[in-house]
Amino acid sequence: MQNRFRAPGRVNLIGEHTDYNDGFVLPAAIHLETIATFTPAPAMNWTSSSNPPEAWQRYVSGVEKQLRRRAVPIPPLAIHFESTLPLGAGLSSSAALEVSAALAFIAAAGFELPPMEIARLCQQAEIETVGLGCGIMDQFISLHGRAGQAMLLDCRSLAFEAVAIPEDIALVIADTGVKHALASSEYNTRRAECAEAAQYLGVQSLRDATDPRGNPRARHIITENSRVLAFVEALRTNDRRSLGQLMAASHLSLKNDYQVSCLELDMMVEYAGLCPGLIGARMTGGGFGGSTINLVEADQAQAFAERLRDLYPAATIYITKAANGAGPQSP
Ligand code: GAF
Repeated sequence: MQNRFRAPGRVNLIGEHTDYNDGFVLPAAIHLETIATFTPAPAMNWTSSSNPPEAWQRYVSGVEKQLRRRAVPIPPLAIHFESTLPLGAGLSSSAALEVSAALAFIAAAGFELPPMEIARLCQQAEIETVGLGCGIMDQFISLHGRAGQAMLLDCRSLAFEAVAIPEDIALVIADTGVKHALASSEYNTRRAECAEAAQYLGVQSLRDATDPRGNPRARHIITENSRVLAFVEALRTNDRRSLGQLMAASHLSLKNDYQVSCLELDMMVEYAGLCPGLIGARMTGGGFGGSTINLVEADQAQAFAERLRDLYPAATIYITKAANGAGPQSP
C-alpha cells in the first residue's frame, strides 16, 4: 500500500482576501512541501522531524475529526511528517500539513474522496480546530496545483482552470522573516468587516458588489476581483507591462484599502523595483509579514535574488516555478 504522501505549499499570484468573499484567486503550488509517511500502529502517534507550526498536532487532529465525521474508518497510525516549508512565511505550511495528513488517513482507511472534498474538509478543520476563518484557496491549490500553471479558481462555484505561466518567467518569493502577532486576529476581523460591508451594501457577498459606496474593504475586494481577471488575460497574451501594473495596484490596495500589509512587505516591494529583471511585485498571502511574490525574467532571476538580498539582508529568497499538487510520493 502507498504509505507516503506529499502536499505542497503555495504562492498566490493575485486575488488576495477574495476567497472568503466568493471571489477569484490565482495561486500556484510551489516546490516546498510537507511529506507524511504512515505505518499501522497500536495507537495514534504523530511525529515531526522538521520545525512544525506551534501546536501542529491540532491541525492533524482537526483533519482526523473531519474525516471521521464523513465516516472514513481511519485505523490507528504512526505518521511521520517532514517539511521543507518555512513557517510563518505566508506559503501555507498549515494547508500542506492538513492535506498531507488527510491523504495519509484516507489511504490508510482504504477510502477515496474527490480532491475538492478533501480541500473543503481541510479548510473546515482549520476554521473549527485552529480558529482561523480562512477561505479555501490554500487547501484547494495544495491539491490541484499543476506544474508550470497557475489556477484560476472561482471561489463561489469552485470552477477552476489552469493558466500557463510563460516558461521564461520565474516566481521569486522573498520572505521578510517577520510574522506579526496580530496576523490571525486581524484576519478574522477582516472577514467580519467584509460580512458587515456586504450587509450594508445589500449583497449576498462582496463578490456581488459593484459600487463600494466609500467602504475601503469593499473597494479592495471589488477592484481585486477585476484585477485577477485582467491578470489572467495579461498572462495569456504575455502582456508583461500589464502584469506589473496589476501587481502594483494589488499591493497598494492591500496596503491602503484592506490594511493588511506592513513596513517590511512595503520595503521588499519597493526594493524589488531596484532589482534587474522585475516584471511585477506584491505581497502574497494573508499579510502582516510573510512574503512577497515577484515575477521575474527567468534568465535574470539569480541576479534579481542577489541584488534583493543586498538590499534586504534578512530576506530568504526562493526561486521557483509552479509545481504539481499533492499526491503519492515514491520512497
Ligand atoms: C490566508 C488564508 F488561509 C487564505 O484562505 C486566503 O484568504 C489568504 O490568506 C489571503 O488571500 O492564506
